[in-house]
Amino acid sequence: TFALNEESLRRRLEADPAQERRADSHKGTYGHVLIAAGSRAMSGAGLLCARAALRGGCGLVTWAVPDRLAEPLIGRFPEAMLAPLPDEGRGEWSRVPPEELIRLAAGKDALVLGPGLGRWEGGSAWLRELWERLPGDLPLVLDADALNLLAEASGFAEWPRRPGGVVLTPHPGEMARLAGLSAREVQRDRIGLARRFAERHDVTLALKGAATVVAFPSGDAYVNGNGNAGMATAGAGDVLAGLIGSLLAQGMAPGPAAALGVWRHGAAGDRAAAARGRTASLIAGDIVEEL
Ligand code: NPW
Ligand code: AMP
Ligand code: MG
Repeated sequence: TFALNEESLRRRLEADPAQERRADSHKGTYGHVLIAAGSRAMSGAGLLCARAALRGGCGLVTWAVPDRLAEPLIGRFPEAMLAPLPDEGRGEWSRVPPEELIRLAAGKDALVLGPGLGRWEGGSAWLRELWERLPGDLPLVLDADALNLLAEASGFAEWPRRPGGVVLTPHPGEMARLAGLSAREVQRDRIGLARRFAERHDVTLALKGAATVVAFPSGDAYVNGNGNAGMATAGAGDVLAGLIGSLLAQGMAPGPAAALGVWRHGAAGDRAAAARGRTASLIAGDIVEEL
């Protein structure tokens, strides 16, 4: 287990915390992220996630939403493309056929699935269909309700491997559901649990909260040292998911993308708290703007 900081990012993970743009590049150079997030009561989760992806440096963002949401969102985020998917007029992902998202995923460089998605009966089968039918080389970030659907699925350990890589970003409550433990038990052995889960399931795992643990399929782990309790606020995690998706789309491997994403998210949270002068007043949108 190592400390996650600028030096370890550079030396061990070969991730450049500054990561500047090349002079002769264009938006296609930096990848296209597909965000599947937000529903009627939680459109903000999708907006924060999609904005964080673009602030994270990817060239293009397509934000997929249940059709009912699309109209009111027009103009709210002009830099992103909106992809309204058929939803039987409900504004819920439960009504969006998986094949619609699979069709949209063609040609994208990463998919972020979960913030504000909602949970529903049959949702775990919906997720499994996506897992099996999305292009195998498409890197996935599963967060929030996608993790809850995963926790309700049977036999996740036997699901086929995804060569493009999978990053899971649970908070302790979501980790508890995934592991069949209580949140208190998760907190008692954060590092050990994260390492065992990542190794067993062949995923990269960011177990969030103070001192986020980033664990790799190899069983190695990093513990993050930045960030602050002002980030214990609605939507902070939705920002992280979008940011990691952005780094994946820019060509980073899942491990470095998760580690750099966690570190930059914490650094942005620290700048936002300093700018405001009071951690308690921090809101997730401030973190996005500091990215
Ligand atoms: P307790 O009881 O509070 O102590 P849920 P969610 C526990 C969307 N959002 N340490 C917590 O414990 C998300 O994207 C939309 C210990 C409770 O039991 C999701 O789609 C927003 N325990 C959806 O809402 C802004 C911890 O986990 C449980 C913990 C639901 O996500 C908000 C809560 O987790 C939100 O992002 C910790 N550090 N952290 C929007 N504007 O649209 C959490 N727990 O039930 O999964 O609820 O995280 O709010
Ligand atoms: P979520 O619960 O999904 O909204 O995610 C919350 C985000 O804020 C995660 O990235 C956490 O690591 C971060 N966070 C929450 N509480 C703290 C804390 N006390 N110290 C540092 N980071 C935190
Ligand atoms: Mg969350």
